Amino acid sequence: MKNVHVAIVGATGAVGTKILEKLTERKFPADSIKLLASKRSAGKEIKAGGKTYTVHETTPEAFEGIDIAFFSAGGSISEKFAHEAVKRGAVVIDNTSAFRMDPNTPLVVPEVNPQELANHSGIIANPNCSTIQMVAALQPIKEKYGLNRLIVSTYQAVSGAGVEAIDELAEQSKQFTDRSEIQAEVLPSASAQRHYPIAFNAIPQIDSFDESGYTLEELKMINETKKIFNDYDMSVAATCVRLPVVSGHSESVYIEIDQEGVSVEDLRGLLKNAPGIVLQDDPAAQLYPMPLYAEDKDEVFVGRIRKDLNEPTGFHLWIVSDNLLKGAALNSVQIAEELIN
Ligand code: NAP
Ligand code: 3JM
Repeated sequence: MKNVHVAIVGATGAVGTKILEKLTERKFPADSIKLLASKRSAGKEIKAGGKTYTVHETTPEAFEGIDIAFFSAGGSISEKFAHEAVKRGAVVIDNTSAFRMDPNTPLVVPEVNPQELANHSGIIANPNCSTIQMVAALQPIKEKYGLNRLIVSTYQAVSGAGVEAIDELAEQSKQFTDRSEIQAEVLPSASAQRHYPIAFNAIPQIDSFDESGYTLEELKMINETKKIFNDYDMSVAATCVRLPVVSGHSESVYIEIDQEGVSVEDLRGLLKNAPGIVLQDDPAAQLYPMPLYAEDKDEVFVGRIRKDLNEPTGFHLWIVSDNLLKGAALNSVQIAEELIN
């Protein structure tokens, strides 16, 4: 295993902080780790694994000598700097939606399509958080029984929208209990025309609307799922909702498989042995996944598996995972580990 020089762009953010934590915790063989963010953060110090790192401004020259660059500073920063990093010899693992649907960019979940890593031309895209946990849980089912239809509704945590959204939920919760006026400035997104409180609410808008009536988050889930599964005939629909949960996205997923005669026990047996998946499914013991208990865990938790009451090939599942870990930082670090192995 060759030792490598690593950069993290967006190192002060919700995802970047977790990337540094995961690299440290998993003893990633980095000779050096360079933290990059905006000019505002230059000089700031961040501690991890007993070391103190200084944050630098993101510039094209900052990528000189870098082998692997993780990007999580938003799509526009990836568009501006990813090619600068590649030009200087780095492989970019990009957490934004900037390159995910580019036909020359592999979109990878290591448990599902690691073979795609062989075909990169400098940039590898990390899928959207809601997509990652869903395809990781459905892969064993798809492989054994085929999968032709899926309908997902998400219940997404505020940490998916960054540090400012986490702070806003905390502040609004306090404003609510103090009975003072609730200030809403961040969600559904900073650039939205109108903002709504997230505390004690549910917002059925993540990212902006497309003329189709779907939000971009919903279209990301639909298009990325087809690309990762390499199945453009699969019927996929999504509704994405933001909830007042700090960490952990939850998903209600309806699937139709290609075969009749498959039981709930068959699916439980498959998921029990699947990599990165934890089966939590015992209604009699009230055992099912919940985001509060998925926080800081690497795995994808699956439960509430039921047969549809009308459709013989239909099943319902409840899938939960820490959106900042398997949904972002962990998946990116796993991609880097696959690359250097
Ligand atoms: P965040 O907490 O708001 O952090 C944003 C980061 O971007 C900060 O480090 C910030 O640095 C940096 N940044 C902002 N402007 C910059 C500039 N001009 N040049 C360089 N760095 C700049 O957001 P987050 O939740 O970590 O998410 C960041 C991005 O990651 C998102 O926009 C999204 O594209 C992606 N993301 C992906 C997933 C996934 O599903 N895989 C999940 C969440 C997020 P300062 O502190 O200096 O401002
Ligand atoms: C921009 O929970 C979320 O809001 C999803 C995470 C996210 C993304 C993403 O990964 O798709 C937040 C903000 C993006 C993006 O499009 O890059």
